[in-house]
Amino acid sequence: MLYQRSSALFKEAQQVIPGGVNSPVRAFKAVGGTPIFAKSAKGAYVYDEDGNRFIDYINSWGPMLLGHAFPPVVDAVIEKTKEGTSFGMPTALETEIAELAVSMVPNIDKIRFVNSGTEACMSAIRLARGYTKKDKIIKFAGCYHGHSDSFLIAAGSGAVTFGTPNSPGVTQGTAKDTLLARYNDLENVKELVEANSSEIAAIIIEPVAGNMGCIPPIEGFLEGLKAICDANNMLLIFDEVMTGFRLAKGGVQELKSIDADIVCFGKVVGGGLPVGAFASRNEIMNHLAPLGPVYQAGTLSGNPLAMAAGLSMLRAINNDSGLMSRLEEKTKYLHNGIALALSKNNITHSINRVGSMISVHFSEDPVVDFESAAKGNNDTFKKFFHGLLDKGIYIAPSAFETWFITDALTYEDLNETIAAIEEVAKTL
Ligand code: KE4
Repeated sequence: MLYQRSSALFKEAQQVIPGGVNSPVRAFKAVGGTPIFAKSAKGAYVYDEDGNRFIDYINSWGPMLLGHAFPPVVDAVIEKTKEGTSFGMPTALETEIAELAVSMVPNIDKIRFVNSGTEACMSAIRLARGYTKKDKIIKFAGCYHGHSDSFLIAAGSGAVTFGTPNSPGVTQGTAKDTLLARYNDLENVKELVEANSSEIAAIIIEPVAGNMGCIPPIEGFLEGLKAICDANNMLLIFDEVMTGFRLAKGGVQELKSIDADIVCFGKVVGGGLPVGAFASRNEIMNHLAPLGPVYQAGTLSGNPLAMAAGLSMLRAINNDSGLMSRLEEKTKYLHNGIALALSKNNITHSINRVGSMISVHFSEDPVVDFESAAKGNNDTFKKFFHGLLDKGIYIAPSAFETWFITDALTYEDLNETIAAIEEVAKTL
């Protein structure tokens, strides 16, 4: 593969954009090399500025569940643009997508649209704090809820795991209100609640984690969190920015039959345009301005182009009864093919998969939390990533990400991917 044009564009970009990118993971820091610059994409393929075609397993980090340039989304955005791009006034379109989302997702009465997953999660914890009148939250090491201050917290020292900032610019004052727990470790959560229960407003979690690779909740873990929240006047917040409308029409609440108190969305719900959302039952959502005292706002929230794209996506998902099983079958087929290709070449690995989310870990032990995910051999991952890239297969440029399977993938694409993995495995 030649990447001359991408290299030249990267040099130019670095003169005027920090690190040459508008989001750090795109810079390939975790795998080295020069980031490839996308020129266009269609269906399961992305085309770079050098004319290379890649089978895409990132899909804009999740939104392209139905493939790039999905015709109903493209048509809807083009038509809507002709009527104006933003009004800062309520529109019937926002009600239409809100009604559809509420009908698809269990246990919510109202939804508020924002412009990113970060905004959705940031607003959700403010709402939880306002509703419970308590300040602290529990998050899990390795879970990512966007870049607002309360989430950029590393595990602190000491048994009670008080947070410490993991980015300059985040204050100790903020960090003290975020407690860190270990994913899939209910006892650890119980310890934290014991030590702080009167002050904890909420537990926020990726109910299927996707930011340390894909990590499923162990049996009983989510149910245990729900019981702890119910017993301690705390809210359970499901961050479904990745899993919402992907793992089931109703997300993980449907998949695992568990009722969260607040659910956050992003990615798929916008069909590739900037949309986030958070939702809950009336008694909680009615605390939000202008109805209630918890303030939250946004100039472009609910803008017509993003709503048109999101509505097209949700309609397509809602009307396609075979979609989730097709995605599951394609991902299982890929899982089996990868496992065979790596095992044939005696490559130590483990694969995690839930629905259309999958990740490959070059480690002996099962990957069940951040600590076990971090034990993966990153040198092997780097070779794996670049070997596949040079064969036209584009996976996430970090071992701490999940792959996102799109329904646009054919079994020929999957076979091409598995064959490439078998070739690359010989070099690892
Ligand atoms: P955004 O603000 O990036 O739209 O969403 C933040 C967010 C919230 N919750 C979860 C579970 C997420 O995965 C994300 C964002 N995901 C990353 C991928 N790991 C986006 C990629 C990036 O940062 O460029």
